[in-house]
Amino acid sequence: SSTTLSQYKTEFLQAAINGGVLKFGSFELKSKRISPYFFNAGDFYRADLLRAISSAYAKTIIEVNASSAPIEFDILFGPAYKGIVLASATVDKLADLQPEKYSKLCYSFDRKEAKDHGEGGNIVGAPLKGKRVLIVDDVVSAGTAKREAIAKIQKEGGIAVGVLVALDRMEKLPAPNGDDPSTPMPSAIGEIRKDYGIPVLSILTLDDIIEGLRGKISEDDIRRMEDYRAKYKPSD
Ligand code: OMP
Repeated sequence: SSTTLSQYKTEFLQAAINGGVLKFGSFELKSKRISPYFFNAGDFYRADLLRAISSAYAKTIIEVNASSAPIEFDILFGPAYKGIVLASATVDKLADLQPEKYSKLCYSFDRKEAKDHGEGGNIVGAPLKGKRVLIVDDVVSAGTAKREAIAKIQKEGGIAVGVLVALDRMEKLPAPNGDDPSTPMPSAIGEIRKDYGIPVLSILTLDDIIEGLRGKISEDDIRRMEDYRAKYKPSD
């Protein structure tokens, strides 16, 4: 496939490479899968890089809201820790880009540890009760962390209306009994869409990264990513 990335996606991929956010080598994932690449959103820690990622999230939202399937939301929710800065920077960026629509947009995030003094509660920022909540997070692989975020939002009385990530790794759900790669399994994000009836958006997919970097990184790194993509390709 040779689909050309839009300008903002190309700029975002370039920022991820320049900032060392996207790395090649051998990495153990949260799911225990061993991946030849890793995207660490915690490495967008410089002003220009933070602006690159918040712009790309904001433009993805603006693009979907100009399409035939817009997402209406009241709050951007960033799961702790990495999602906190991503959601708050994106709220700021959306208010810059579309002040009429987003100058009163809210954000919130969860605590990793329950707090039992002071104001209490497990959510910092806008209260979720009765609100439409869009989750903003770094990466989706197996989707486990996204399901936990949806459960937290629902527990607070919020309505999860979608998930937005920087990178969709295009992986299948872990197979029961040890995640044997030869077991056919459906797509991790497809199952979130089905189970919760909500859209899952990404700035980039693994396909975008492989096509966007062909000829720009070593052929070995490209081939290892292609092999990994084939190994964990969803059955549907
Ligand atoms: P779920 O797919 O929802 O379980 O989320 C995977 C999580 O793993 C992400 O939220 C990241 O914290 C982390 N991760 C990365 O940050 N970058 C990667 O390239 C891969 C992972 C990962 O471990 O799968």
